Amino acid sequence: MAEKIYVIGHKSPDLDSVAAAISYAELKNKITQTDKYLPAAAGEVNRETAFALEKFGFSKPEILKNAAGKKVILVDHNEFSQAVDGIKEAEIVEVLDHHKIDFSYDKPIEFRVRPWGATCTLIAQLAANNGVELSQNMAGLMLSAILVDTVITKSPTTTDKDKEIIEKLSQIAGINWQEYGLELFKVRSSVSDLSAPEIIKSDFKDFEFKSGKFGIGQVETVDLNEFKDRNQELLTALGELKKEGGYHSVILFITDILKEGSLFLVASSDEEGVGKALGGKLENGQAYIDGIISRKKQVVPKLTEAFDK
Ligand SMILES: [Mn+2]
Repeated sequence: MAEKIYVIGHKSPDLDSVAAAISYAELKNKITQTDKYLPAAAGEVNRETAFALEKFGFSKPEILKNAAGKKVILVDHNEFSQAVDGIKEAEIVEVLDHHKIDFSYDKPIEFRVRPWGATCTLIAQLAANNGVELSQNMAGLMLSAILVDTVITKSPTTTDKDKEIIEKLSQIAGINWQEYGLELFKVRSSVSDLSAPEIIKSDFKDFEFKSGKFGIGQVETVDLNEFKDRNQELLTALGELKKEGGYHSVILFITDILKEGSLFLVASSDEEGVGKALGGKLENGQAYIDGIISRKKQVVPKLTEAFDK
């Protein structure tokens, strides 16, 4: 068998990362008429990912703990700080992503980034471009990823292309996407049986700014009250993580996708500065800020502006 090429998303894998790895590996195998592309995940999958995999009949991808010496295609990320361990000793053959670009490499490679709402939107478009038809289950899995990444099209990251692809995939999958989207977010936001560190880490990314390292986690909910009694516990866990991980700031923002605003919980060496950067005022490390729902389009650019100069 030819040398394997792993298709892999970022650490703390989310649904888009995992669905992109599975669907892109399959698409690459079909286009090249090989079986050398293998989906992998850089860690244990989260709950809505497990839910969608099971619903559409997919098994969990292999967990690749270290990519050193392996050939990889990076999907749904391009920053090394978010990539699987050993990435500097791996051979990257391609990147497919929809995030800001922070990448350099010593060889020319396929590098495809579109400013769309999900990596699975790019993959659906690539399948169409290559005349590859998606199965009902694959369409369902990819639709799930796009609905989560675009917050059922409510996120400002949502583009017309995402809406077009959502309609198309819904038809192939035979699913009412509005109803299914709410079902997915209920699965996603039911946190009652998770510990505070698990909630923080469920969708968590590191960013290196000139002022120091920031860790930013996001949880989405259809009801902020679900978290009300746990704010203090979460703040304590954020403080511990800040200390252990040598962070400048660790932020968890809990987004109410129906109200379209977020409750920020922050442990920071510069609490006032973080509040100001986000356009609010933190009191005891907390602030509800209306209108902020996207890490990528809102939180990270605001913090970059304030802390990466
Ligand atoms: Mn994504």
